[in-house]
Amino acid sequence: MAPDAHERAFGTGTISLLRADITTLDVDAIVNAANSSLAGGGGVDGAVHRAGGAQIMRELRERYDGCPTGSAVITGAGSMSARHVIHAVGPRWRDGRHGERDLLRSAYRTAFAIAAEHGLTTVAAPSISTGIYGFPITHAAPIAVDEARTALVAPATSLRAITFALFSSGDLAVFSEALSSL
Ligand code: AR6
Repeated sequence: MAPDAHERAFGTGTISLLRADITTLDVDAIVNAANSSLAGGGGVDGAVHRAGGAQIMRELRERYDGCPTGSAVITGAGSMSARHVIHAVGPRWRDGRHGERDLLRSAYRTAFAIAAEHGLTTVAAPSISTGIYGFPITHAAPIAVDEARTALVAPATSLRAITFALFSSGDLAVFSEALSSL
């Protein structure tokens, strides 16, 4: 395994790392870093609703009454290239002693489980919680890639490709290190 790899195979699938705006990716589903009221916001969430259009918020309001931290819900993707958006709610970082790691793990796990339940093959995810929610990315990246691997090696899963769309070269380097260390 070369250091700083950007792609690694697990089971019948692959984890890839990409520096990209997640809203531009042509995948079955993109994961959104949402909040528990599913009310929209800044960061990825703002970008997803801007790029996808008002249909996404309409569908969220019709189908869901919020979403607990550590869980996720699915909608269509409006006018984006992706087919679905999986809105995952990561924790706000406090001091690391309030279950933040387990909640982040659960947010990724639920998001990938929803993708598999829908028979999806390709999913892109951002680095949940490491922006506005302040989760240190050095703690978050190993959890993210570990959950992606778990999803890809699950028996009979439809998932074949999980791409992490990172916004900066620094974030990409941290995920790359975590992927190499898996
Ligand atoms: N594509 C990929 N990554 C992005 C994009 C994008 N278009 N935009 C930002 N990032 P954040 P959180 C990166 O703040 O920490 C919202 O208000 C960003 O640089 O989007 O989970 C919600 O409504 C960072 O690395 O999500 C919630 O209230 C990462 O995505 C709250 O923020 C996540 O940052 C959620 O905060």
